Amino acid sequence: MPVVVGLPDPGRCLVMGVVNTTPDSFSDGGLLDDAAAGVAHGLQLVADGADLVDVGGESTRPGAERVDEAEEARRVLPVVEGLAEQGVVVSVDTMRASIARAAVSAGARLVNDVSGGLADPDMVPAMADLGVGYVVMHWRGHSTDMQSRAVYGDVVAEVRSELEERVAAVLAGGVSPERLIVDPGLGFAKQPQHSWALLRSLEQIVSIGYPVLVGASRKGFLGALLSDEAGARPLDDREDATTAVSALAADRGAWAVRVHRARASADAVRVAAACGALR
Ligand code: PMM
Repeated sequence: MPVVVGLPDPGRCLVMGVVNTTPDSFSDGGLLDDAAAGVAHGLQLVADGADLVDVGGESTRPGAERVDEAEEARRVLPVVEGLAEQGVVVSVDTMRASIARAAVSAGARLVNDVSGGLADPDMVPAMADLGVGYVVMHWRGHSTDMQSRAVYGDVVAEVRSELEERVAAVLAGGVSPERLIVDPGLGFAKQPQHSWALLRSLEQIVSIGYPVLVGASRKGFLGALLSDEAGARPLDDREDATTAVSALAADRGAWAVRVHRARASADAVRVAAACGALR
């Protein structure tokens, strides 16, 4: 299994639990309540088997508008700090270098940048300074209009080569190769068939030579697959499909799966490891 310096290495695919601190995620009871609820949610994810917890304050759903920097900091930093204080391995999901720096000061050990350094010119220099893990995701633009960029001839080849370009830029900017993780960005400037093709050929992304993070949890391509006459399967009823993807991604060599509920995926990655060990 690939290993990232400074992060857990249990010898199987890791489970990254998600704490979204967007306003309607937990409660509307004010900042302190929100932070406490975010920390409690992160601790529950760990109790359920998450190896690390990804804290984000900006929605990246298709069509989502950006939040401003002060608001992102207000949402994310108390949760990062509260979880890190309790010994949780924390990742911060941000495209902003300033938030990445503040989150690492607050105890984050991984920066998950869905833009792969493209949204903020200060991000790569910040990551070179900070010396923590860095997730470089495949990204073609902000969520407001990203689906118009979901145009590919050969999606696997194009995502692979665009990720390789970002990896080269990030390494040239001084980030240590031992701290780099790549992510095909399922659902980001992707139609469902693109996300399926990337999962089917995940080994093409693994063969770039860096640990691979896969974020499929509850995404639209699962909702579309499971749709019926009422339309797409609702968000909170995509858990079993998410678990199936966790097992398949782990079997295809993913370093970690990013999920909203940890327990079933924690079981799935163990099943994948046990099956793999018998090969
Ligand atoms: N997906 C979302 C947010 N952050 N980060 C990485 N590295 N990979 C992803 O696929 C990813 C991400 C969107 O998911 P959510 O808003 O449902 O949590």
